[in-house]
Amino acid sequence: MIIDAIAKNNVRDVYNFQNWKDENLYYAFTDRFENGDRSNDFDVDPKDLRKYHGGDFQGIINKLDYLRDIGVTTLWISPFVDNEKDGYHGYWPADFYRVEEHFGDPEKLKELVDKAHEKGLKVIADMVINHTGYNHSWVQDPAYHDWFHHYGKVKLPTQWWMEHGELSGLPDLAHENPEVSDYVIRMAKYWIDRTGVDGFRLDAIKYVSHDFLKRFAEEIHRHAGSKFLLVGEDFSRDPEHLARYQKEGIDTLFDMPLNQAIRSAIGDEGKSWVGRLVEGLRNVKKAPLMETLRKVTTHPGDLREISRVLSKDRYYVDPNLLTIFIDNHDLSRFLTEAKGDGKEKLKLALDFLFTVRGVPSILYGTETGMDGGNDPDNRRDMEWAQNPDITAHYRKLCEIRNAHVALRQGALKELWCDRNVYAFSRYHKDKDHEEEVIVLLNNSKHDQYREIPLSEKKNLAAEDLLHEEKLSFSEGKIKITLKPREARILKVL
Ligand SMILES: [Ca+2]
Ligand SMILES: [Ca+2]
Ligand SMILES: [Ca+2]
Repeated sequence: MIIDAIAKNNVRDVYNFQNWKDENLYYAFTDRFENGDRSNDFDVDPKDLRKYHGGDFQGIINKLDYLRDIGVTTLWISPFVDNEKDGYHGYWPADFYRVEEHFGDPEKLKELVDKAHEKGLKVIADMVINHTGYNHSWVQDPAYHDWFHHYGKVKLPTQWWMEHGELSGLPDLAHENPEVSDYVIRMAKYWIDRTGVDGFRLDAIKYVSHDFLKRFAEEIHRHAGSKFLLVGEDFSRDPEHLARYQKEGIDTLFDMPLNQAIRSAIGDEGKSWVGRLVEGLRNVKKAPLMETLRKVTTHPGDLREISRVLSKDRYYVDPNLLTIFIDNHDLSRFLTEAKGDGKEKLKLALDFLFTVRGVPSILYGTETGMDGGNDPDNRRDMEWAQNPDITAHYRKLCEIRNAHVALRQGALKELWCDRNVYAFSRYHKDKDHEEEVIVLLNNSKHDQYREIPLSEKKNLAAEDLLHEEKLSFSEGKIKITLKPREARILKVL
């Protein structure tokens, strides 16, 4: 019923959203999502994953109804500024003030944002602020010598090297030069005014100085309002490290620690430690180093990995605002990692992602069950409608989350945790509404029976939102048998 209403309306007329915690994100990688305009397909080679494939803004515009109808609320697009040759991903800027000609022009980009807004979708644009493309015109120009650091690649994992070294050898902007910092901030403001986007996803902030990021966040929020969202990307497994950015004005960070826990706990079940070590070493050149470390330092198939990460939530300004995900364009796709009953694991991982604290973000194609190994294999062209059961499941989860404020903003309390079963409650109360949802997950391939104590209630009546069935419990316990890889999402009545 809710879905029918959305199909005819702006999403925001249906759901009572208040802030960014209410959103869920979808990363449409512009070049790989949908080709809506053949006239800009020069120099493309769809057979080569390292070349342009032809996707563009018109393609995304053509699919906005699809995104709205599956329950997405915020669209994230890859960097749109002009890139150098073969910069299909957008992370090699050639001209910060032009739009990439393979994707469209500034008017088409504005049309994309306007049409998304008409349907109730917000738009976040990826923004590169750490570096330029290898062949940017400034690089060989003596007048711009002081615009870059000249220390070569990052040589040590220290903060100084992160900020001053070159990420993958890309020319590293020297933000301590006021000309550079002024330029980047002016450029970001220009695009806010020109396009009307609702936020930026800031690429590679681990390599950008904290002083600059602080000033950037302050000036952008002053210019565009405090509701303009800044999402920072730092591949760190340390919550304390990530929390620092939130304190400095970056509204939300990608929750790498939780991502890694989900991939180990739900994705890696059944793999031996030795097998993971071998796999990690074999992929050490292709996968981010973090992934190799994860494989040798975490316990496969053990939900206590997740509990350990959530126990550090106290470090964050607001854990409900963290951006959570199971994979992205820099990691192998979840389904490829999760061998065996991979599709069931994917559904369980999504069940968790859409009910735990944080703002869920998915990569295009997760909802159709796409697989793919490390970059660039994880960036294949969007495969539409290949696993309708996964898409239906994803859509149902969006609907459940969009309709329940407890899942979007509620406090999380752990109720049960062992290797195979995890249970938690999300509770929200404001002046005219009280809501609690209890989530139970079985991460094993066998039935699991548990008696989970309820601290305050003797009797509990609930509605299972996934299976649309009523349940009741007494004696102060949830006595339940969970089927293999099953999640229960129980709304307390
Ligand atoms: Ca095209
Ligand atoms: Ca270009
Ligand atoms: Ca840098």
